[in-house]
Amino acid sequence: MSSVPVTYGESSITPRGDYAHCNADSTCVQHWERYTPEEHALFARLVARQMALVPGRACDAFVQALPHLQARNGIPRFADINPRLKAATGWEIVAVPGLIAESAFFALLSARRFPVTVWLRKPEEFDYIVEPDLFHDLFGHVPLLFEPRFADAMQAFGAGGLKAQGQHALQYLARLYWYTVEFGLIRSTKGLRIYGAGILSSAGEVEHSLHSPQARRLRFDLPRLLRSRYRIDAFQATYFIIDSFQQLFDATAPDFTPLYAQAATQPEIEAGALLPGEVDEAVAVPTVAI
Ligand code: HBI
Ligand code: FE
Repeated sequence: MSSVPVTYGESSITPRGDYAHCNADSTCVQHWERYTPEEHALFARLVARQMALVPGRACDAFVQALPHLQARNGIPRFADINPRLKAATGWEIVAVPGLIAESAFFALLSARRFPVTVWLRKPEEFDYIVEPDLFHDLFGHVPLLFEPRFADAMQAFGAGGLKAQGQHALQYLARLYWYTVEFGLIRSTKGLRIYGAGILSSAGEVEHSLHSPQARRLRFDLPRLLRSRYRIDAFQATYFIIDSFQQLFDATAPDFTPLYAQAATQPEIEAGALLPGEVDEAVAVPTVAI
């Protein structure tokens, strides 16, 4: 049964997935027994590829939480992960048929229920897929839900999404979600690290996000971020760097209304653009005290 188009980022996608058997809150059942040996093997290959890439590139909290997924040998049961996740930060994984309406998505986040897509990409999509699939959601998003401050920020996103009235506000909140939860970078004592799920679940974008001269890496600046457009079908041209998950929580928790009003009066900024005075933080030569 095809579902209605869903806004994903700044695009509208008619998602694939079986929406005929989901509940009123858009959740469904993870029929773990229906996954084929080939799907378990494909999932394990995706995990192995990213596990070889993330050390030294993903933030420590992500790497430290990965063992909780118990995903090395194939697709885990969400029910097996949930007791550990619930104990850590009060979150739980809920199964969804795929992309769901923004209102349902934010309602789940505000209740500390993270929607994980039940279908896995096809072998021919091993290197790239536009829609979030089981691997993107589980491997990319779930580990950081074990990190308390990030977990609080994710619930604040949900609450903010529910408060956001009208399309403009949701468009701005979608940009914040995109440039942080999906494609965010974080400063660490050992240099730039990745926390965005869209990067951590992608083979090519891990290197691109940290080192590509084609990308811009800007200090997190919420008013500037809310004006920043992005594309969902290519590596990002702009990344924002937070100093801590506390900063992300502080930026996400308050009422956004005044920021939306301010953003609506200013021109949008194309992905990859640098405004006068902005520098790419990854290449900025650290100032040395004289
Ligand atoms: N639905 N299942 C699912 N997963 C997402 O990441 C998702 C969604 N619906 C809407 C959406 N993301 C984006 O529009 C967010 O910016 C809200
Ligand atoms: Fe995602």
